[in-house]
Amino acid sequence: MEQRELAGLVDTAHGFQSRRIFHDEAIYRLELERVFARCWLFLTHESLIPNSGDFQTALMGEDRVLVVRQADASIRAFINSCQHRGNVLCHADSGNTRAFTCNYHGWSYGIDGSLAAVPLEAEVYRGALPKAELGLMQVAQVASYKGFVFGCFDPQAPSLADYLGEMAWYLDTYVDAVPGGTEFLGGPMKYRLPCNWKLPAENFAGDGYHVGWTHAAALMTMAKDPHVGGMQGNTTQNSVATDGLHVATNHGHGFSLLDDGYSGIALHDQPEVTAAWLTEQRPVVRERLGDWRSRFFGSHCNLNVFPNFSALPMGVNTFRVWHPRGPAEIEVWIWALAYRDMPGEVKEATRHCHMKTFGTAGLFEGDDAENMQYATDVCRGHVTRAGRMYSGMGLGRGGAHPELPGTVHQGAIAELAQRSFYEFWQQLLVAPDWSAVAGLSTHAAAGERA
Ligand code: UNU
Ligand code: FES
Ligand code: FE
Repeated sequence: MEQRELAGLVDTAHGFQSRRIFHDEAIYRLELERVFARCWLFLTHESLIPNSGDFQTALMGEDRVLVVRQADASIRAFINSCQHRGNVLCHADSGNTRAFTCNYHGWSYGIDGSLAAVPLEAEVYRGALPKAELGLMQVAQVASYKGFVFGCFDPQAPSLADYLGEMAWYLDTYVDAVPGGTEFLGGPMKYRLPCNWKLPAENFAGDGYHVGWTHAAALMTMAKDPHVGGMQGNTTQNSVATDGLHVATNHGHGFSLLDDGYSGIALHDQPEVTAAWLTEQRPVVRERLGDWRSRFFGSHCNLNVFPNFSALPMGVNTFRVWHPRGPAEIEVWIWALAYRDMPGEVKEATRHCHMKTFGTAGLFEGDDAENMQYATDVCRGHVTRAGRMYSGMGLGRGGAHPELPGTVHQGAIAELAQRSFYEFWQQLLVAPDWSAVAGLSTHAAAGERA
């Protein structure tokens, strides 16, 4: 595909995207190379691999990887494929091991990825096996941000902290609010959905618009709080349409929230249980993170770390990766987040709320899945695919904020974060390498800033 053709897929200044980007093999192959083999991708949470030899399997784009806690407590990641005749090495989703042994001929690798033992080595290789060259392929960079483990295939990519950039300040609200830190409550749960990976990613990056409409029935059934419950049906009776904040940060990440301190727990069966915990923690959060983020703490919110790591922290507490499995299919991996020092009943309330809303069979999960699926499937149409879609809401209304990082829109309902997501996506597709990306200003071209 030519540069000019790629550049025409996204028109950030007016808020349009070509429908081709959701159903095209050539664009998909380019995404695997220039988005997924270049960006930092979420792998797992440190709490799931606490001890030496603990491992989790993960995906980076379509590449299968093993994420392994080392004897020195560091974390490494390897391509999950045997270096002999290429079979998948480890078939278990997770576990603890002293070695990874291949099903096919029995080659065995240490937890550091080195080739340790080969059946009949002396007899069949007769001293000629170049063992040192046959260790597992390593993921170039692995790093943890406050317990959240990411990997990156590109040795030239910026550090994880630089990649998260302005978004780290917002993430800290959820990952660094209280001294005990975070943990994942088991998982991941997985399911497949016939949709393009970008649709759920941009939805979590900033689609406050769909919540009251798509989820009207689910909100009617479950919402206990008038602020979140009031979103149902998107009537103008409730201030939610203009409340809150919507933020785009550099590198295509997006974030939005209602900053009332409690709306995140509106879907709990007994919000008062978790509300008591939030009230108790709030002075601690203010001490650690200041006024803004102590108000964010507990508020209904959504975010996406580009490209495909999304979350609804606080109350719902769902964290997920939209793994690409072809242009029109994803595998969704879902985890529930808790704070390590939460009382047991609050953890249990969190797990329960997560399951009933955004677990694999969650009411809200099903609502979203249907939209994602049909927005993808319709692009099979030859003529449809030549069309475009619109993300121009709030164009030009975002800007720099005296106290908050990124480009900020007053009011949670906007499409600034979606425009920024597609702008950065397009920059990556066109750029030959990271040095070409680094010089570009992101979301400035959205007309939000001169
Ligand atoms: O769909 C959502 N982004 C959402 C719905 C988030 C929180 C509660 C309900
Ligand atoms: Fe937004 Fe149809 S109204 S996709
Ligand atoms: Fe939704």
